[in-house]
Amino acid sequence: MRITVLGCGALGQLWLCALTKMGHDVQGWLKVFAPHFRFQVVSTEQDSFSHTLSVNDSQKLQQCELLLVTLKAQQLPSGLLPLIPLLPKECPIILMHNGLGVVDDLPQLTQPLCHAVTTQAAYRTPTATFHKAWGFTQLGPLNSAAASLSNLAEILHQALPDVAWYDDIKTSAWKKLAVNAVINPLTVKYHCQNGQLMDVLSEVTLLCREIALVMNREGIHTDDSQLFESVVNVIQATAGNYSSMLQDIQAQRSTEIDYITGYLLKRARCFGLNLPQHSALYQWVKQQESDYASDTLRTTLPSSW
Ligand code: KPL
Repeated sequence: MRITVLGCGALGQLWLCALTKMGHDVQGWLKVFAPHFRFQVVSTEQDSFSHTLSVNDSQKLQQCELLLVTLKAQQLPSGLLPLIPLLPKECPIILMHNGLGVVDDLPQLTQPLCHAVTTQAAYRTPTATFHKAWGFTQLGPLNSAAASLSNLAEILHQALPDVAWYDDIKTSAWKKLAVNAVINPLTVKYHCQNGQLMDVLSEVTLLCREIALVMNREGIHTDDSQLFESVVNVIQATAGNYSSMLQDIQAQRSTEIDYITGYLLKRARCFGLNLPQHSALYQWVKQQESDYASDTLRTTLPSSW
């Protein structure tokens, strides 16, 4: 299959590697043009795979059969929109990112559009990308053109299991958002690894209670204790991790807060709900972002994609 991967960060490289190994015809798409892209991915078993790919080839994009977008939510509209006029009308687009609300920032697309929610964990060093832990990827349709594309889950599953198709991807995305809306901003507030949030479980309880109110109004069947249990499970399973949001703050990059807590608050407002705990955390993270954004002396860091 002819595949373009837009966004060649840690997650993008994991997929580039897995799809290349399966024999697909894969190219990467970078923000800044380069003739080639060389990557090295180290598996969970410490096996290393290095490969050089072509990148930003417009002709390949015009013949593309799948566009996999691994950009973060805040980078997605500006990264994706310039590619749309070149992309065949029937080429499926998979958006793989944390958070919700990105589709609200996109014009209506004719291409079949899917959302993928993943717990695959990878991180990047200056020399290589490390697959830290196997996860599960849930894939589902965002528009009617994508409703019958469940075969895509099988193609992705063969490359980087487990992948499964969910007709109701909205519920999966909300459940992931709930976990990220508790863990990520709290790790920024306490500047800590995920596991240290076991010391602030009363705050976790209040945050889960507020999320359950909004999810119920969205028509998703859940409650405070179910959400609390899944958040605590992730805190324990990823105890040694620094959340992606804390990593973004430490690297002075913009975070996904607008598509996680920001989206939660936006939906709460639509239902006339007030979420004081999440509002306070949102302000906290936005303040951190604006502190370094306004620091004119800061070094300009390379873009993450
Ligand atoms: O998805 C994550 C993130 O950091 O963005 C969690 C699950 C919190 C793991 O760190």
